Amino acid sequence: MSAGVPDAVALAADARSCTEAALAAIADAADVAALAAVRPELLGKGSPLSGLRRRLGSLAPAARPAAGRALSEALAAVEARYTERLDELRAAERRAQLEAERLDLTELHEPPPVGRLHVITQTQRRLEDVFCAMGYTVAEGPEIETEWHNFGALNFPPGHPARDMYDTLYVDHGSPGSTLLRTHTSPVQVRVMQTRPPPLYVVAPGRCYRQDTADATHMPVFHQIEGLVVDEGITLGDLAGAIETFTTAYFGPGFTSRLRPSYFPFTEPSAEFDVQRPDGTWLELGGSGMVHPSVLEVCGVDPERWSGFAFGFGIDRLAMLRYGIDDLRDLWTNDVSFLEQF
Ligand code: FA5
Repeated sequence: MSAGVPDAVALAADARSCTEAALAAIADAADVAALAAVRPELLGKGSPLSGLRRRLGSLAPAARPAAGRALSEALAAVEARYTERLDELRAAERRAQLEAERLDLTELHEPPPVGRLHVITQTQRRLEDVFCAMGYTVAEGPEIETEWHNFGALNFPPGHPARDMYDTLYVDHGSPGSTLLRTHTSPVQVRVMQTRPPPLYVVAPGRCYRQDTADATHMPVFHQIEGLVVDEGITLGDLAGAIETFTTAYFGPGFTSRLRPSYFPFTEPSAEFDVQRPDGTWLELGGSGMVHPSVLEVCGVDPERWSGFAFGFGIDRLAMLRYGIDDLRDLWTNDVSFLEQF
């Protein structure tokens, strides 16, 4: 700078160099704080450009207005550039802040793995839903039963050959042979009739136990669902109708059912019931029949007034059929990759 040279040319030259220095300082400021810090040196009363004003008085009077304008324009240019840079830096800081605080609401996370109901439980619940929709209620009975409820009340006298169908697991409780793991859900029929007055429309799902060797269609622990209807004027036709309604509701419209003569000591007449698939093949599902009058009687139901039907079938085998499972044992090995298919 040529400070002290008393002519307009030198002043103009100083003004240019002060302006350039100020613009460079503005450009160098990296953020709003740095820019604000240099403002007094560039535009304040003690700034070099302001200092040049004090030299105006030493110029020739004719040169003063032009020199004064030039100085004012230089200050205005610095001020304008300062404001522009301030806006730029503020915008950059705002962008950086937004970026740092950004929430990506589109980000996807794998949901945490949640468990699922076992396929047998799913099947049991679906069966309950179907029967509830048909007007039945759900009953329960104990898995550890008395010999009387499991056999005696159901017309299996001690030593009756029909008991041989059930390889029974006895429990070491009470007198020998008096307590057992129930071999079927039919004892729940007895308990329901003993405790509730007819009319009765009841299903009873649950676990059963037999000394069966595990194979593709047998397990020592399995599930059955029992049905019991007791009302006035119930006939075999009502049984066939109930089985058919259930078959279509559970399997779908392409399926139908039939009853085949059979024998159970607690029903008379007795029938196996089969379900026909849409491809025409038949599958045996369970046993059924009209509740034997002596069973009604022993449970305190007057067989002269009331009649009824009962049925019972395997839930595990039904699940096999519905989900195309080949081997019952797969349901018990707890292989998660197998079970999570259902
Ligand atoms: C009975 O248990 C009779 N209580 C059914 C009944 C109820 C008849 C009401 C009349 C009136 P059964 O022993 O056939 O019947 O067994 C019925 C079903 O249980 C079988 O068709 C089969 O699906 C299932 N089941 C029997 N044993 C096993 C087993 N070890 N593993 C898997 N399922 C079995």
